[in-house]
Amino acid sequence: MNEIALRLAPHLRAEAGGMGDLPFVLDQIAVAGKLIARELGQLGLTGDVNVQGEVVKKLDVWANDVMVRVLDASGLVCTLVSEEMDSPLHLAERCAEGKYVVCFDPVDGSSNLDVNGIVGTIFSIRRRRGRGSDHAAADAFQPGSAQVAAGYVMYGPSTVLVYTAGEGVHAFTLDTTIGEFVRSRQQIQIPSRGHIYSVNEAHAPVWPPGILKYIDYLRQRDPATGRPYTARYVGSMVADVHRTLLEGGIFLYPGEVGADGKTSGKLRLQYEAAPMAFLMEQAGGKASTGGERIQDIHPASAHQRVPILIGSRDDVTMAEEFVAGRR
Ligand code: AFP
Repeated sequence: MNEIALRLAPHLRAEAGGMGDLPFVLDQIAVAGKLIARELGQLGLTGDVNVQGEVVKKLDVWANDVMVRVLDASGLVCTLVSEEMDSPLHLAERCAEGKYVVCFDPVDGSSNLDVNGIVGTIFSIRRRRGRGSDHAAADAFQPGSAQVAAGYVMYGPSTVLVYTAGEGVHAFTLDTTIGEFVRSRQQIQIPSRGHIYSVNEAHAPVWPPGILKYIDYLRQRDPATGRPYTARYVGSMVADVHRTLLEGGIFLYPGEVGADGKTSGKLRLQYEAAPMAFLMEQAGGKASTGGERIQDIHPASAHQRVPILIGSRDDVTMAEEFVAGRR
């Protein structure tokens, strides 16, 4: 009987202690998650979405609107940064009182939609630094270390919301019979070392030499050091990071060496790398660019991209050794 009481809202209130009205923003994101999950369910039924590819694309925009509407309705959010919006959206009428900045990717992994694959919504919440609309711009570009909460909703065989507010990582599974997220895991801790690596190897020709050596190292047969690792890759960061969080190992989207010799990443700092880094660190894991802690990076733009190595502490540290050429 107790289990039913462990719904998201009461859990957030119970955890609310030092969180002020943050639980209300998190609960609004849960509402958006339910709406998007229902829409994804519809997608499967109609079937015509898959044929007309551009209908799939509309889901990103629709989900973005849902997130904007539920966060606006909270009355607590001043600025929104989204993968679907070119520049930050300042809700001027909310900025007088609004305390929070929310960065989000409404449908991460959307290229998986037309094959009925796993997708997710990623979110990252920071407190505003100042009051009034003239602070709004600066508020949109804070490092990951300024996050007060982060997480994702994963739309897979079940819909799962995973979040941290700095007090550990908790998971809630949507019970569709009562329309409530019910706690399914608490204080999630990632194993210090895993046996799975996750990377799109098709990009290997443009990887930095350290990453090439590292992946080659993981594939060598040496039972004494728990190798070879096995490989898993869904192509949706939410799915690949969720598996890594629960089973350990490492997910990488390394930088790619361009014609100018510079290394650039693909994944976006504000609403992919930073929220996942906060979660992973709270679960005892690690997240870096290979050289720098993701959470320390000051964003220069709303859609800045970074290389990312994320997962079990020992695995990420090992990968950093290879990137630095120390192995
Ligand atoms: P989409 O949202 O365009 O599908 O991109 C998904 C993503 O941002 C992230 O979720 C994946 O980890 C990564 O890109 C997949 O990129 P590759 O297709 O290059 O492997």
